Amino acid sequence: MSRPGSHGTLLTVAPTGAEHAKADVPQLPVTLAELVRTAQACEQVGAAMVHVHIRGADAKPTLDLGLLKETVAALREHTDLIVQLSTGGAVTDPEADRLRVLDALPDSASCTMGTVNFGDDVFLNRWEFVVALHKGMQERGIVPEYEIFDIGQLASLRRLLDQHGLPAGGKVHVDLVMGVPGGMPGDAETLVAALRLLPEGASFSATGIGRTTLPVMLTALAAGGHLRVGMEDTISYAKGQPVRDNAQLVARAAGLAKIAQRPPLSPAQARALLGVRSPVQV
Ligand code: KMH
Ligand code: ZN
Repeated sequence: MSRPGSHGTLLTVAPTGAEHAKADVPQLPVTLAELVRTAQACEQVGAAMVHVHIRGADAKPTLDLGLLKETVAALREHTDLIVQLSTGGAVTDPEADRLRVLDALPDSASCTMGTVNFGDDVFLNRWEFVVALHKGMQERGIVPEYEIFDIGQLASLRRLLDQHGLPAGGKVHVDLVMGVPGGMPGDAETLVAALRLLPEGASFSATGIGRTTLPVMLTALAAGGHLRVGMEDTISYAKGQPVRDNAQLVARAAGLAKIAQRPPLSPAQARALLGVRSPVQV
């Protein structure tokens, strides 16, 4: 199955997320220095994009705009990675704070395409909010990555593009986030079923949460897709073996991509795939 950029594999690392506590997972990068070191290590083993959630001085998730701007600047200074900020934040973050993330002017930002149960919580993404994110990114020249937690959200993406036009850069890229309790399962059948609903010409990445990591990774590679890995999504490398660091996960994905004869894309190749300019000019 041929897909845009499928001669090579875009590897995105999601190193931190908003769900794990530093106290439980000491190897989780939470300070800016830890994040930059992690990003550099992941770039060395094949990552081309970093999906960023930041933490405050208390190691808890924050959407502080000043810290977000500082983070974007530091990652740009010390790596060539495409810098993608999460607008998903934590399930408790208000919409206004999540929208304000765009003012940090990252290369890319996530845009979740609908509301989903998220374990015992609800990850709320009202239609009006999704439209505001999409338009906010169009206005600022930020390239979205549409996060899909359940298959019906792909129908919402088609509706969004029909009603409000293509994103900045003119390319559509989707990330299938599979295996969240409350969302679509992380298995081969579901991933293949989702592809039927991808907008025409869209590229896709996939990530499987927890123990769905490997089946999702292997299926995505076979289907011409790209990969997201990282400690946001899994903190186990194998049964009973905690992840050593994010670079370990990226290196495994890069190895599998090479075996699949779809080696990791460089950041420059990934920018071409996604339609990302650098740095963002408003
Ligand atoms: N932390 C989740 C509630 C995103 O980054 O855009 C949302 C999330 C999605 O991680
Ligand atoms: Zn995220």
